[in-house]
Amino acid sequence: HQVKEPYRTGYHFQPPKNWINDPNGPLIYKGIYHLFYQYNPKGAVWGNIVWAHSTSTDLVNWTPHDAAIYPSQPSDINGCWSGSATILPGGKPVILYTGINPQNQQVQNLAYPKNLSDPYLREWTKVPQNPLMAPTQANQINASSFRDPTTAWLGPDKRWRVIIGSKRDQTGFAILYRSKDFLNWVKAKHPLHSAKKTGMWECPDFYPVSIKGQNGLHTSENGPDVKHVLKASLDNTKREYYTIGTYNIHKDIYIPDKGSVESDAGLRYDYGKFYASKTFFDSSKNRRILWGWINESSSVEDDIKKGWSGIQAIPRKIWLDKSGKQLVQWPVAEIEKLREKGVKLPSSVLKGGSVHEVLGVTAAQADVAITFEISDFKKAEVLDPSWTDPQLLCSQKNASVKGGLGPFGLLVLASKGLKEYTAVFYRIFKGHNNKYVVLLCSDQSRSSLNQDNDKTTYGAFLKVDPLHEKLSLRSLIDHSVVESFAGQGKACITARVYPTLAIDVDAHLYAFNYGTDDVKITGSAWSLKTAEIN
Ligand code: DQQ
Repeated sequence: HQVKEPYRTGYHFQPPKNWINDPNGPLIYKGIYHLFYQYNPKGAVWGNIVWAHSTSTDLVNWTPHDAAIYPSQPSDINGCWSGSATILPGGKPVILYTGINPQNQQVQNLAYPKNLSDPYLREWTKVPQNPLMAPTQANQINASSFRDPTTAWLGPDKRWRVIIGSKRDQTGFAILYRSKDFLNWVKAKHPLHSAKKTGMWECPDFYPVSIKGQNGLHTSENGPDVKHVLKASLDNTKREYYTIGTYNIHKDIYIPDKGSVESDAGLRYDYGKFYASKTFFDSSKNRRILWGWINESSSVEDDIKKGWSGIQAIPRKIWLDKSGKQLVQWPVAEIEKLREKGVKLPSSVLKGGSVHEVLGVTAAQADVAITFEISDFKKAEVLDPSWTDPQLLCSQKNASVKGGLGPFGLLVLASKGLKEYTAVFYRIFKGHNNKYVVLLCSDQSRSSLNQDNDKTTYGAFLKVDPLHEKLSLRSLIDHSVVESFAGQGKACITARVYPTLAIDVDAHLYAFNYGTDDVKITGSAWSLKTAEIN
């Protein structure tokens, strides 16, 4: 049978058609979640950018509204680019965003809700003073590298602070502005932070995390039990990096912890496709939630043919790991409302070289959670000290390369006979002084018979000790996207895939083990209902 639109998602956020990119200004107001996003009303490629707007009561089902912010003033006449919302004391939301002015300079603008009694915040008013921040001769700001204001935070001196992404030569940095009234903004002498060779910082994000558990913190919070996170989306590589560190609000500088670096060997929210992300504090459930844009991996021609491009990731709760050295992410619990028809995988042994089909779920739209247990580590391959790049290692040792311990994991969006599959799997290596190194891979190389797609393989090292902890893997599968969460959310990989055979009811799901050693598996899988989205 024929499926008309095989790549549209069942529960990932997307509009009915056209191009989308960055999530903008997520917030909760009067119990309603708001998501704005970069949108081209006129086509499936980037351009004509406005802030499209949808709302939700559960982060799962979404109602569309008219565009909230669109070109209407000289200070944004050539585009309304990314920005963030701040909830002012008393509960009034405001939005700071980047506008493109008639000279194609990037400037920062303010908008506020026209009618605060409308919980849907459908109409936004721009202040006549816009732009509130602009590049000038005096401030030396580069007019084409000045964008994406963050949520603002309030200091003990009653001044608001906000950062804006920028670069000079190849040094990326976060320009800091301060204001007493949110209208008059003064640029600080020093950036909040900068890093050489990182290029333009797009969509910076800066927020506190608690060292005492999973609860989120209001963006203005600080104190002894608080660390700070700085994230930048690097334009050069279209990768995001974050550091964890200390924010001195008196000096207004942020210092990453030792060993916390912002590029190459640094920490990433997601080691696959995930960009221009942004967090917000969900005051109704005391959690911090991360939204990110997942771009297509198909050709522009195919995007134009299908009439749309881009989706938003499932919102993730985000918090500081017990180690204090990395963040942990997990799909918001609300997504589990979509679960139906679950199957339990009885605890069993996956023999070396075997494949086991998971039956009884709609494999093209599913939630799978599996745990792997290893009892004998003798066969683990020795890690060569030069194997430092996990992505490269995953593409050299893809799913079809037999190993000692691993590859074992899931074959998702797989066709009967395995002409097509996406493999999400582990490999375990023996590293220094009897420590084991866990590699997580998402291998797209066999995901589609269509050769026009980008099938890059992704990889990450997972900071879990397999001697003492079981290895878990959860994948959210949704027709053309696979979001995988390893080690209870310590490493995430998102991939876009476009099967030509493994479509809809012809998609299958397998657990596999191509290593020589057996592994024990247990777990569950659920069909997911289709959410009501736009
Ligand atoms: N997307 C926006 C910019 C931002 C970029 C333009 C990141 O504001 O820097 O659509 O994807």
